[in-house]
This record gives sequence, structure tokens and C-alpha cells, in this order.
Amino acid sequence: MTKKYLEGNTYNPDIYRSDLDHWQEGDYTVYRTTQWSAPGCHDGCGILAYVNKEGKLEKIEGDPANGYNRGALCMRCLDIVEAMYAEDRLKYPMKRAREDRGKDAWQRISWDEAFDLIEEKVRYFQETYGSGSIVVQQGTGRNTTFFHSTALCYIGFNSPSDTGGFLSGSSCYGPRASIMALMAGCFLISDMSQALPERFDSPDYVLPECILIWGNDAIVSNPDGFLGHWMVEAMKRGSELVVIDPRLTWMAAKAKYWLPLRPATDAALAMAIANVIDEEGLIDHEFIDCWTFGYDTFIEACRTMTPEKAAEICWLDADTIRAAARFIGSSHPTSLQWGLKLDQQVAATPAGQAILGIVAMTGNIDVPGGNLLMVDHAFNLALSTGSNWRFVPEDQRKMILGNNVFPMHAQGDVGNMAQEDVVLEALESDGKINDVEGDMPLKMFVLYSTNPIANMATEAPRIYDAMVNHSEFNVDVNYVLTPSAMAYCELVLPIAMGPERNSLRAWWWPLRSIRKTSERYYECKSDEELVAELCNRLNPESPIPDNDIAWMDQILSESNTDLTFEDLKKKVIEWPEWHYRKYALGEVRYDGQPGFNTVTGRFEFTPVLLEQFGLPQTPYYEEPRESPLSTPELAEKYPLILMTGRRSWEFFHSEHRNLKTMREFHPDPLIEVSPELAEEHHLAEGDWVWVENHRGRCRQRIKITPGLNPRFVMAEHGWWFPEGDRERLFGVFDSNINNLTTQCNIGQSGYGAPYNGLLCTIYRCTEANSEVLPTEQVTEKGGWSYERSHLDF
Ligand SMILES: Nc1nc2c(c(=O)[nH]1)N[C@H]1C(S)=C(S)[C@@H](COP(=O)(O)OP(=O)(O)OC[C@H]3O[C@@H](n4cnc5c(=O)[nH]c(N)nc54)[C@H](O)[C@@H]3O)O[C@H]1N2
Ligand SMILES: Nc1nc2c(c(=O)[nH]1)N[C@H]1C(S)=C(S)[C@@H](COP(=O)(O)OP(=O)(O)OC[C@H]3O[C@@H](n4cnc5c(=O)[nH]c(N)nc54)[C@H](O)[C@@H]3O)O[C@H]1N2
Ligand SMILES: [Mo]
Repeated sequence: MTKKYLEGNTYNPDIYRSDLDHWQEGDYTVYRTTQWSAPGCHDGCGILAYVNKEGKLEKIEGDPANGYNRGALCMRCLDIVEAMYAEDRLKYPMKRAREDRGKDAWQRISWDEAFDLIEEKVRYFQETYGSGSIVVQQGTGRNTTFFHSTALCYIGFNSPSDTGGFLSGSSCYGPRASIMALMAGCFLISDMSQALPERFDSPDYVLPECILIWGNDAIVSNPDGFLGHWMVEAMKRGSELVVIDPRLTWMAAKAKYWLPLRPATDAALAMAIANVIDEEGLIDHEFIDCWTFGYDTFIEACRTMTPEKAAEICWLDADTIRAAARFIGSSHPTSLQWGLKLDQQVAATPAGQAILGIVAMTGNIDVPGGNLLMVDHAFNLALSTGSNWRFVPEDQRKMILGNNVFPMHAQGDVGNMAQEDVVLEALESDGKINDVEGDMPLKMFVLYSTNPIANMATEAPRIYDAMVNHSEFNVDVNYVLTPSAMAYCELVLPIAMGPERNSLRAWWWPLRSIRKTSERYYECKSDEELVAELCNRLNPESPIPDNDIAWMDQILSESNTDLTFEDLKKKVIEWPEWHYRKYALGEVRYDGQPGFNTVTGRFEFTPVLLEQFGLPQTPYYEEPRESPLSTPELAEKYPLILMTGRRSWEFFHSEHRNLKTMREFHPDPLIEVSPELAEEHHLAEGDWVWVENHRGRCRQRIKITPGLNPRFVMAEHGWWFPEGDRERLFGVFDSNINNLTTQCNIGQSGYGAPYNGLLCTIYRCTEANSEVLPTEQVTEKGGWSYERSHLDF
């Protein structure tokens, strides 16, 4: 009955009336709002939430009146109802004894008991080992990472130890964010008209002639507050593409130039492209002369990389490199849309430096249709990861693990986070190996939207060992019971989903409200409520109020909008004023002068600070540490170049595996191989294979993928099996590609790790070679033996 009603009403003129924040449709109240997490993603799309009389969410649709996504939604968002009422969603706080790690010995408790337990442990660890022994680990940009986990860490625990879930080399956005901070003083993003309410039709906007897509698959990943479909719109209007990606993505298939380079050789290609653009006189002299620093030194370094040399390193053709470079340099504007795979290599920051250099030398900084300078969030809202930093006392600031040995790590928007590989070594050595004064053993971990052993951490079996054996008391704040919580947590707290919470969204523009439209599921609390309550319970001088709405009002009142949360809720979305060429208007530097927020006040092709940090000032190429060239003997045994973790439509990292709909589309982990490689190994579509290297192995199914170089494979990440046995940790290591990756093997800046571009081999799974599965190998047989890497300081 209800279904029929909804189907009959797909057209209702009210849905286009952006002044209506809610209305009635038969028995349903329809709310205009924003969805972000949980379940997770990187966006914040406008939705229409159809809620029944009992306050239950029944359906979600894209909001066509929302200028951010203009009605489009991904399959995961459309499926939120299933996620909200999934059988295995957490209902109550639960605890377990430390000696029961790995056992299904959970006991239901009340929120009061849970908070009492946290308070008791926090006081004990603070008094015995110091506040820094309490670590908050955050996952990627969900509605927890921007202001929640840092508030909990800094205000609630008085600890400086906010970090990722063992994300080696901070290699998601960290490398790019840091090099952007040094070169441009702030973030730069591709201009797909997202700062303008009228979008592509705005008179201020200029369509990019060329979109340079580098290591990014945005129509699937929609990463970092950016929707891939914006580029599809630009393509429809005439933009052409250069795609730099070993895989023939949907975008690559439609590109003017596709450069399928050898994984993790991006710095060489970028230097060669810069070289050609300069050689052919395609640079923007005026911008370089008036607004930049260090161009001559930069380009001199790039001149050492001829297209011929890059072609040899990257396994590409020199003429194609030249032609693509010419097209990038002669198009006006060219917009760079870059991605994660640049961060997931040891030479992440030099590659980023060379690529950003291309954007600047061609005059595409903060021009319409180029790359926007994102100085701050909309209305200067204090929502960034670093925004709670002001609450950290001076004496605690120098206690951030990793910032002394990796000074570049202390720069940029993510600069206040403890460096993850240093955190691991501090944990493994009970505080002996760190870069702060005295021992700082790490005792308590709060997993705040991260599931390290299933997904975020490289060398997952090593993380499992370290956490099980060296940590004392751990808490997971989540909506499902994860393998990480099963393996090593003592307390699990159930969390509200997107439609059950009040919050704010701006990554970076426009500002959006998230409103609670549905009744809470059992005893779940929203992250906003949980953090606000816990901060006030643990810290009587908490600068943030003790409830969600008051907290959102406080954040708004400290920004430059007059809106209260109630006002914003009614408006749903708010567009601040936007200017191009902000550097010329004095809108970039904190002192209000024209120029960039850098040491020299100019865009720095060769950042002055790099030298101070003891790092090379110019971009350089570094061969991957495991490769056919650098380790030929290893490559004989493991001849394939392993890429990992390209995104899929159905899953956000380790999430969504518990949903029947998603598993119907994507039941098992897949490894992409070329038709030639499949034939060589006599493998057919869907066959299970072991993917193996000298560190470990995991099993995935063959997906035959035309266009892929026969020496490259791409394996999926984030796999665990919620339908499996809890006490076998849901089979978390069986298909886990992070059995093969490595920790503490990072770039010299502290940034960049080889999640991508390692060596491996594949072979068919048989009964005989599948007797001991990886989960058993790791949890019962001590894992695989090989020499682990260590940081040398
Ligand atoms: N559905 C879904 N969306 C997501 C996520 C998710 O898990 N699921 N995760 C989110 C997160 S945290 C992130 S960081 C983003 C990442 O999103 P993206 O930046 O799009 O990153 P990936 O999809 O990992 O890889 C992008 C492309 O890089 C190519 N590539 C592989 N190796 C190399 C290389 O060495 N060099 C170059 N130039 N290209 C290479 C891959 O073939 C792939 O097509 O996605 C976010 N969005
Ligand atoms: N091999 C390989 N490994 C990778 C990658 C790769 O490309 N290859 N990608 C890496 C990258 S770029 C990243 S960023 C990391 C991501 O790693 P993470 O961000 O740690 O992702 P998950 O492991 O899925 O853990 C997130 C957890 O948060 C929970 N959650 C979701 N929404 C909310 C919410 O609103 N509130 C709370 N409290 N919890 C929530 C989910 O249920 C889930 O258990 O993975 C990294 N791992
Ligand atoms: Mo990420």
C-alpha cells in the first residue's frame, strides 16, 4: 500500500520549491535535508526524507532543488532505509572484559554505566601514564572527523593524540593537503561551479577546456566534497579530458588522452609534462612573474625529466606524453581533479609538488574553471580537523607523536594529527620509540569511525598483534560490530545514522544543515550528543556545550553568519559570496594583504619551508621501493604490480558489507586482471585466486578487465564478512589485501605510503592450498614470518 502510494507520486511540484523545508504527502511528512554519515561517504547530498506517521524513515530521494547534487544520489544513499533497519545494527552499549578479546562475550549496559566506565579508565590512564596515553583514531571524512573526534580527544581526554586508524604515511589527502599548504597556503580544488548557486549557468563561470584527471575515479568515489557527476556535466557541455590512470576507467574511455602509467611513477610523468609545457612556451608569464616564487629552480629540476626518460620509467610513449602536455598547456582553462593514488606512494609529496606546479605555471589558480583556492569553510565555520586545536594547552602541543621527527607533518589542515606509523611504533614498544620526551606508552584507543584491521591500516596482521597485545582498554563508537571491535575493544557504543542526527555540513562550500527527521533506533546516540555529553562529563571546563543543538549554535555563532541552527535547518543550504582570484583581492592571507598565505606571500613552486624541514626543495622521482627495477629478485617471484582499493559503487570502505542489496550487486571481493593474464593462468571470470607476496596472502575472485596492462592487477580493499562467525572475526583476514601491504615504509616527509604499486603474484585457490585460511593463520598461528620495516630515528 505505502509503496504504491510513493510510486504514484514521483512527480510533485513541491519538490522543486526550495523555500519549503517540509511538507505533507498523504501519510508522509517529507523533509528536505542533507545526508552525510552514517553510513559513510565524503559528501553531503540534498535528500528528501519520506517519514511515516510513526516517525520511521520509509524512502529517500535526491533533492532536485539542492544546488549541490541537484537531485542525483548514489545507490548507497538511496538504500539508507535498509542500512537503518538492518538486523545487525547495534542497539545498546555493550561491554566485555579485556581477557575476552575475540570472544562473543558482550554484555548489555546502560549509557550511564558506559560513561562511568570511560570516566574511570580515563582518570586512571591520565594519572598513571599521562593524557597522551589516550588515543582517538579517526577514519576518513565522515560526520565524525571534522569536529567530533578532535573535541573528544582534546577537550574530553585532554590528550594531543588524535590520529588516523594506522593510516600509514597519512596517505589519504595528507600528502596533497600538506604540499598545497606549503605551495599555495590553502587547499585547491577543481572548479566545477560548485561555489556558485546557479552552477554551470552562472555568468561568472567558465567551462574548462581541459579537465586533467590524475589518479582519481570521481564518478565512483565522489571524494573530498566533490561529485564526479559535475565533471560529466562539464563533458556534456564540451570539456575534454586527459586521464592519468593505469586502468581504463569510464572517464579514461572518453578521454582525448589516456596515459596508463606504471603505478606509483607519477612524479616522473608530472615533471616531464611540466618540462614540455615550459619548453613549448605554454606558460602564463604574467602569473608567474607577479604572483609566484621559485619557478626557475622548479623548472630546472623538471628539465632533467625528458618525455623519453619519463616514458621509460612510466612505461608510456614519449609522443603521447608530449601531445597530452601540449593539450594541458594550451587549454584555457585547464582544471586539475586529482586523487588518492597520488598519496598512496612513497614519493607522494614530490609528485604532488610537480602536479600543482603544472596548475600554477599554466595560470589556472583561482580562475573560473581552473582550480579554486579554498581558504576556509563556508562562512569561516570552524569545522576543519584542526579547529579544536585552540583548546589544546601549550605543554601538550609538543607531545604530538611524529611532529618533531617529521616537521612537514605538522603543516597543513591535517597537521595536528599524530603520525600513524610513529603511533604504531610507540604502541609496539610500549612508548619507548617515539619522538617526544620520555616514554609515552599508549594504553587506551577510541575507534572513532575507523575499522583498522579490516581496512584503514596497511599490514593489518601487524596492527592486530600490536593492538591485542599492547593496548589496555579500547572503545568503538559505531553502528555495527566490526572485526576491529571484536578483536580488541572492551566497550562498544551504538551510534545514530544520518537521518537521526542534528548537524552541519560544509566541505568546503556551501553550508548545509543535517536535521533529525526520524525516530532513533533503540538506544543509539548521535555523535554530536555523545561527544558533547562526554566532554562535559570528563571536563568541567568544557568550552563546548553539553547538547547537540547548542553545540551547532555555538559553531554558527563563532562564524560570520547570523544564522542559528533552527534558521539553517529551514533553509537547508546556504551559499556564501564567492570571488575568483582571491589572492589579488587580499582574501587569502590572514593579514588581509594581496598574495598567498605562504612564507614569501607568493605561490611557492619551491616551498621555502621544505628546506627548513631538511627536505629537497624541488620535485624528484623516486623508484618504488619494491618494483621490477629496484628489487628484480623479488619481482621474479612476484612479477605483478599490485594496485589496491579502487572504489566500488556499493561500498564505502569496510561499510555496507552487511546490506543484502549491496551484496546482491557485489557479493565477493574482486581482483581486476587483464584478459592476457587470465589466459596465461588459465583463469576464468569469477575464479577464486590467492594474491600473495612475501608478507602474506588473501583470496579474491577474478574480474577480467580489458584495457589493463597484463603486468598490473587491482585488488579490492575493506573486505570482511558480517555474515560470518564473530569469533573468527568475521573472516577479516581471508580476503584482506592489507595482509600484503607494509607499514613504516613511508616517504621522507612522513607522508606517503605504498598502498599501491607493490609486487605480488596470483594463483588459483584449491582445496589443498586453502587448508589454513589467513584469519586462522593470523589469529592462531602467529601470522606470516618476514622482516617488518621500522622507522629510522
Ligand atoms: N564508493 C566509495 N567512494 C569513496 C570511498 C569508498 O570506499 N567507496 N572512499 C573515499 C575515500 S577515503 C577516498 S580517499 C576517495 C578516493 O577516491 P579516488 O581519488 O577516486 O581514488 P581511487 O578510486 O582509489 O583511485 C583512483 C584511480 O587511480 C588509479 N590509479 C591506481 N594506481 C595509480 C597510480 O599509481 N597513479 C595514478 N595516476 N593513478 C592510479 C586507479 O586505477 C583509480 O581509477 O574515495 C572516497 N569515496
Ligand atoms: N589497501 C587499501 N587500503 C585502504 C585504502 C586503499 O585504497 N587500499 N584506502 C585508504 C583510505 S584512503 C582511507 S581514508 C581509509 C578509510 O578507512 P576508515 O575511514 O577507517 O573506514 P572503515 O574501515 O570503513 O571504518 C569506518 C567505520 O566508521 C563507522 N561509521 C560510519 N559512519 C559513522 C558515523 O557517522 N559515526 C560513527 N561513529 N561511525 C561511523 C563504520 O561503520 C566503520 O566501521 O582506508 C584506507 N585503506
Ligand atoms: Mo581516503
